[in-house]
Amino acid sequence: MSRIGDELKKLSIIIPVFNEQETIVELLERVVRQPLPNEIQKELIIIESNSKDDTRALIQNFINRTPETSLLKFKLILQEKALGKGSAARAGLAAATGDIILIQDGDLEYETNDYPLLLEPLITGHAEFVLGSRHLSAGSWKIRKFEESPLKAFYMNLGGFLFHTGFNILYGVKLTDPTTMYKVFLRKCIDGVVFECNRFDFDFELVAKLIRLGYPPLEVPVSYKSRGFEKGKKVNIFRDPFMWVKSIVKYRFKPIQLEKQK
Ligand SMILES: Nc1nc2c(ncn2[C@@H]2O[C@H](COP(=O)(O)OP(=O)(O)OP(=O)(O)O)[C@@H](O)[C@H]2O)c(=O)[nH]1
Ligand SMILES: [Mg+2]
Repeated sequence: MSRIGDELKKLSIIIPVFNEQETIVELLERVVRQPLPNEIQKELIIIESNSKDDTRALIQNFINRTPETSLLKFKLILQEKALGKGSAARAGLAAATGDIILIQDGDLEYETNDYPLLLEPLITGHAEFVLGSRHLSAGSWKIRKFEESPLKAFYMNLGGFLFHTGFNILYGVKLTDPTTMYKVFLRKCIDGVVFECNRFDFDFELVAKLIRLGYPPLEVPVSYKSRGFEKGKKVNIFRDPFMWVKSIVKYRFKPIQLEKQK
């Protein structure tokens, strides 16, 4: 085992959740069950924003009946208002004490059994920032197949392709999937970095800033099964794409803001 791996003792798993009563318990069970390499401890940080359904009660109930151990700890952050995934993820980042950070949606679009693959390059010291690409594995492009709405799926796929291409050109990288939800990185990469986006534009802000700070991501293939809007997807296909464009361009050029030393 490398010395780098020995130093990485704790993984903070940041889970923003809003109105996910259909999936949240299953997702939390999967995260808790998921074995990690090197006896890395898990710190689950769940950020819930006053869901209109039973999500909050389900999470509280799950935490109450799941014993903490030396390898498993919970932190629950309750927000009064849903300000967006980015806002929730930023609250989670501020509370994270792990050496490694992983962002996990509260739905079941991604597979927690990809964790070991995502962590391996960090443990072996091959990368400090890893992205789980949905397009690297066999079967290639498998992003959106909404059976109930092929037109919406086409629009999302086309949009995704244009965003990926624009992002790569502007940042001088060759990523197959910069918008993936699975982003895993060493905490030291973002020490002192100020983030400001509240919605899904945070995804671009995070990747952009890490690249500009000198941490180009390594992509590893992950599984993905998209859910449709009727199953609770919260991206707004009219509002969010404009925010993504703004985020991609803005963080390419804006100086990176660091917290003032206390
Ligand atoms: N706490 C909190 N979570 C949110 C909010 N908005 C979205 N989320 C959560 O963020 C996660 C991602 O939302 P999704 O609707 O699945 O988004 P997506 O279309 O899969 O987009 P990506 O996650 O960017 O790939 C889910 O777990 C949501 O419940 C919010 O305002 N507050
Ligand atoms: Mg999702």
